[in-house]
Amino acid sequence: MNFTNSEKLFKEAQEVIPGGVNSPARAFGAVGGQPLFIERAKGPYIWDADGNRYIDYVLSWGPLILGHTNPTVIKAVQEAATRGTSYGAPTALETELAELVCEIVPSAEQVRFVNSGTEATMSVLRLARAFTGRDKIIKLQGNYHGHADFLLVQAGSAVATLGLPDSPGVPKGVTQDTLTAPFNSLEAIEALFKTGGDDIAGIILEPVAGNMGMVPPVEGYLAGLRQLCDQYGVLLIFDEVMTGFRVALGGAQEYYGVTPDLTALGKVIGGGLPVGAYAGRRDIMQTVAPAGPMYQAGTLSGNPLAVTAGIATLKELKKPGVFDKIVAGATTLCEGISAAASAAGISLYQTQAGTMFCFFFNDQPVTDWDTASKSNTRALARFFHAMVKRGVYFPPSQYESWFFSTAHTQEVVVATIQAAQTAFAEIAEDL
Ligand code: HOZ
Repeated sequence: MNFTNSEKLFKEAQEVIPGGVNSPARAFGAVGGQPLFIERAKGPYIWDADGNRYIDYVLSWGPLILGHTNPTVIKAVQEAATRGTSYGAPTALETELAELVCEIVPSAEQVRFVNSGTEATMSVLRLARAFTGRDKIIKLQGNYHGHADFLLVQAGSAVATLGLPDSPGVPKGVTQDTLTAPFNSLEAIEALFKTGGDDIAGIILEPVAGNMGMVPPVEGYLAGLRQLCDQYGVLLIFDEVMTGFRVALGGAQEYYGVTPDLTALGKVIGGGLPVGAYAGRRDIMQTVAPAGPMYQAGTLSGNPLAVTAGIATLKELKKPGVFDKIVAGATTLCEGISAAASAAGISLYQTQAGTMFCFFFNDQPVTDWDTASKSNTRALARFFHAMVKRGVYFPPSQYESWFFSTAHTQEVVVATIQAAQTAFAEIAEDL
């Protein structure tokens, strides 16, 4: 396989962009080598600048649940663009998307749109603090909620991949109200509530962790959190930026039957364009300006192109049978890859929640950051390059999730499993 053009483009990019990428997760820091520069995409495929084609399980880190360049989404966005790209004034489109979100997401009674998942989590925590009049928040180890200063504490995603738990530039004072606990431990949360419950505004978590690889909650964990939050008057906040419209149509909260007070959304809700949102109980959301005193704003928030892509995506997903078919395809793929690993004598711990999944090079169950971080990242790196060579692209890190779409047909799944069989055989000898 020839990567000459990607190599040249990466060199040029490094001259004018720090590290040559606009988000560290895109660099190949954890797997070695250098990023592929992408030129175009269609359905389940992306093509790099050297004309190499890959089956894509990154899907822009989750948003593209209908695959790349879905004709319905593209047509809707093209039509919207001819009517104007931004007005800085309200549109009926925003209400339509908000109504869809309130219909689909159990906790959503009102919604405020922003431009990214980072904005959504920042804003939802300001809201939790404004509503409760308390300053402290709890976040979980290995969960990632975007790059706001006060959330860059024991974070997952590229922060974990690059080993940058305490980024320089984050003042100590900013994180003094951020408490942390391990994922999947009710005891740890109860201990924090017992000592400081009156000062804690909310606990934010990815209900299915997707940024330390994909780690589902253990049985009873989310329901237990709901109970503890009610007992101590702490708001329960789900960061469903990744899991929303992915674990189930209504997100992890629908799948596990646990309704948080507030929810942060992103990725799928923008259908591949930049959108984030936060939503929740009406009485809490009424604190947001101009309905209430908590300030939060954005020039491009509710952008008509992005909102149009979101509406088109959610309407497609809602059609009978569509979501279940994506989950079924993802399950077949997971089973096939796990079987291929086991045939090659390689220990994988495989997880799946709806349309997202992950393969840990780990012979122990992965339930939190402690266990996830014991995975064999060298083996993951070998597997990554062996699969790229065979035309399959997935996140270049052990601490990210794979994603599936409507465009990943049975044929694509079979091709991926066959690639995995030969890739595992190739790497098995010297792991
Ligand atoms: N939030 C994405 C999944 N961890 C990564 C996106 C990025 O950092 O570029």
